[in-house]
Amino acid sequence: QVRRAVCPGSFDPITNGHLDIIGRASKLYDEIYVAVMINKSKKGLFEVEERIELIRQVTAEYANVRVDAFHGLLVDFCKQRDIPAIVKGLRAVSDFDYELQMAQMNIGLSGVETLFVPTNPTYSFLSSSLVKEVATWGGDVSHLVPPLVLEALNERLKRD
Ligand code: COD
Repeated sequence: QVRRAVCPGSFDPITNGHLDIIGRASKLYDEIYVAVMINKSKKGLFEVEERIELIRQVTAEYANVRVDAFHGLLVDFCKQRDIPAIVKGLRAVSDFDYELQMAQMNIGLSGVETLFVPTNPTYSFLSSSLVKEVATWGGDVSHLVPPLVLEALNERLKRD
């Protein structure tokens, strides 16, 4: 029996905080799916295809990590791929309320478990939205995202 789990998110774009959780999850399971969940009402900075490509490249060192996009419920993504577990990073108490709600909704919907991994303290304040905001105003985010993502951010922000 192959042990699978999913690391879901928006990944707009992937940060070192995401990457830390994905890397740690990849050691605990045979297969990790990184799921870029499509939210049509939230226009991102990067197109879904670009996010996927960035994630593929920065997770290339993990042989058991696969990247996919999905439009719909996370539990349906899990059902289609026979994934019994969701792995989430927890940054602060502020994450907990919403994460607990989603975890309880998801187990109620289909029995999929959620496991929480404590964030690496180096990244406990880190989010994609803060990275975008700081980068937009010319702040240095080079220690917060992989070099490839930094390049993509600079390229994208130059264009806007
Ligand atoms: N350190 C550790 N972990 C981190 C960090 C960090 N610095 N930053 C992010 N993470 C982890 C968190 O676990 C977070 O949940 C995950 O990475 C993804 O982060 P984001 O910001 O890219 O993504 P979110 O928070 O927008 O993702 C929300 C989902 C897309 C997972 C959620 O909305 C969802 O499941 N949507 C699908 C539709 C659905 O099923 N809805 C019903 C839910 S009950």
